[in-house]
Amino acid sequence: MTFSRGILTRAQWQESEAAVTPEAVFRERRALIKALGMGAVGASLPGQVHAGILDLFGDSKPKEFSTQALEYAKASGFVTDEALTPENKVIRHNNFYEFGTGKQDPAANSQGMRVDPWQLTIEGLVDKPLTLGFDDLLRRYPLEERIYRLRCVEAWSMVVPWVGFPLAALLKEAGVKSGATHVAFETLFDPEQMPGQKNRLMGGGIHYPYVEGLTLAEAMNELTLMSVGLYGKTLPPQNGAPIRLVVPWKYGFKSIKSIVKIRVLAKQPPTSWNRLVPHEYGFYANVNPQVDHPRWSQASERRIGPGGLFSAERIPTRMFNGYGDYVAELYRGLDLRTHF
Ligand SMILES: Nc1nc2c(c(=O)[nH]1)N[C@H]1C(S)=C(S)[C@@H](COP(=O)(O)O)O[C@H]1N2
Ligand SMILES: [Mo]
Repeated sequence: MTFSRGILTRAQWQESEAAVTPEAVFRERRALIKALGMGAVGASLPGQVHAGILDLFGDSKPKEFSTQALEYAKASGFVTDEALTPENKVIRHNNFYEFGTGKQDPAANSQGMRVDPWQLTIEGLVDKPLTLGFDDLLRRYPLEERIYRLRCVEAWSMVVPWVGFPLAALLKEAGVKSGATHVAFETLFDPEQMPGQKNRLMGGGIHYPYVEGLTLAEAMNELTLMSVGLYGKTLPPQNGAPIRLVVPWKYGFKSIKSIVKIRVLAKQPPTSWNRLVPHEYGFYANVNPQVDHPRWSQASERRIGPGGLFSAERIPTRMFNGYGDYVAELYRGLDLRTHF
């Protein structure tokens, strides 16, 4: 997604995958390093020397973030008969502008992200403000798998097996006070770790930290998930480690990553994409095939499968991304054309 003021002349996601495919090159390079026995050599050298050797191959950040297996209840209620998007696509085709605007930038630039220790605070109109570490979160809320469609406003989609717990569980523990109407979310602000926060062009023009919001009813809806993992393991940084929101009936930009703060409020909070381009990205951002983006149709989407984006099948987009049974009632009486 780009904004229309012309810094980016062309949507990054329209670039041909072949033109930007570091993935195969990356794998080849790693195989070469391994064959030369340099993995072991590299590992025993101090950081700078290590980086220097890897720079011979044009890559100073080959280290992969390590994810951990999670214990969770297998998907039962929230499933689909659609094919899952393969894990290697889910973790290699991302939007996370803090790490760059290209689809492969987040995976390439985030592997060194530090997510331990992590602190998530819940504050505002609550009876009991909470500050929780990642282990607290895992201990407190039973984890479950949920297979959801993820529909990006850029008209591509995936099917992802998330692991997480309902946001409602967290809000219930904090105790929402009467008078509360909205919930605001904030991503980590750490320009040292997130190069897109340092450089306005690299960060797509967004004013950081990235912020998002939901109505209280949306936040309490049973679909709304705090995700800590995918494909059975903790989240890699590019997908929003260690904890991110997943709101499957809304465009993907609502599903804010790497959250450090949740605030319960009595008014609608500002949201990053709405602040940047208000006539293109609304607060609600419900998936809606009848309301086009000003610059493209939202009637269909490319479903990312084993072949990636450019061999993806084009399928019709469904109202509320197919989750109308759960959420349509939230918008009864609301004009979804004006409240887009
Ligand atoms: N903090 C933050 N959260 C973010 C974004 C971002 O740039 N920064 N991109 C959003 C967009 S546009 C999408 S489509 C989804 C993509 O999630 P995924 O990379 O896990 O598929 O993350 C959303 N959450
Ligand atoms: Mo998106």
